[in-house]
Amino acid sequence: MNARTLVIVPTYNERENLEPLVTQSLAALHDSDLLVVDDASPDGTGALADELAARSDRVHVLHRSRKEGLGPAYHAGFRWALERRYDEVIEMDCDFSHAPSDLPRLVDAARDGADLVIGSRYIPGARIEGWPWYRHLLSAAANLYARTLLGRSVRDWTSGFKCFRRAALQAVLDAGAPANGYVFQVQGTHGVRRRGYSVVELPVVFRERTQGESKVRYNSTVEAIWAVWTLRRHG
Ligand SMILES: Nc1nc2c(ncn2[C@@H]2O[C@H](COP(=O)(O)OP(=O)(O)OP(=O)(O)O)[C@@H](O)[C@H]2O)c(=O)[nH]1
Ligand SMILES: [Mg+2]
Repeated sequence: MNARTLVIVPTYNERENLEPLVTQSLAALHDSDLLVVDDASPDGTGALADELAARSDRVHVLHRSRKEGLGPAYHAGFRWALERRYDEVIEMDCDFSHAPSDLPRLVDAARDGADLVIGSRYIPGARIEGWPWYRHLLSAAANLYARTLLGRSVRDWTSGFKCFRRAALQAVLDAGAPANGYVFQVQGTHGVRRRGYSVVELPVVFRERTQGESKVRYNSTVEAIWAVWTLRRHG
């Protein structure tokens, strides 16, 4: 029988993390496939992904020719998923900030009827481990801003750990080109909500990566502030 759920993992230089992450995710979620979307990682993550795909028919790889950021990588993965008729599609980082053991809870909530399930860091029972004070500050400020502009009922607007049902995912693609950086996550959640789909948050423990390097850059803060404002005005 075909798997119902696809876990999408975007990668850029994740050689140390990829194999354990794939193994643990497939073990955690039996009824699933996993798609690695690699942007020609110089460290050979793409070749390692091909090896894993050769060993398991549950693992798939999408190679992209250059680093374009998270949004375009996810949109390519979303299109791949919709063409293959998966019922639920998950966004998950490759750095173990999102625990593979949380995957079944996200999928169960989607199968219980939520169109978008957010693995949330900002509701009771959730926690962030290993962040320096300025990461807390930046994330808190971004979320306060997004809540003020777009709605207080969502607490974690910038979470990158999400499970979409396919109709909600189609709505995200229909909303147009992906935004840059963390605004991509805000855009996706806003697009789903404003089209009338239901959003549920589940508490997760988020852990800072221990292997590999962060790709996040904070030099586009002004652009992000503006982008969330235009989401409010134009969706
Ligand atoms: N395909 C692709 N994946 C990317 C790109 N940038 C980041 N990623 C992946 O996206 C995920 C999140 O990236 P991180 O560097 O961990 O960013 P983050 O989790 O927001 O930041 P940290 O908390 O500092 O780790 C990881 O799996 C990265 O390998 C990109 O340009 N293309
Ligand atoms: Mg990370």
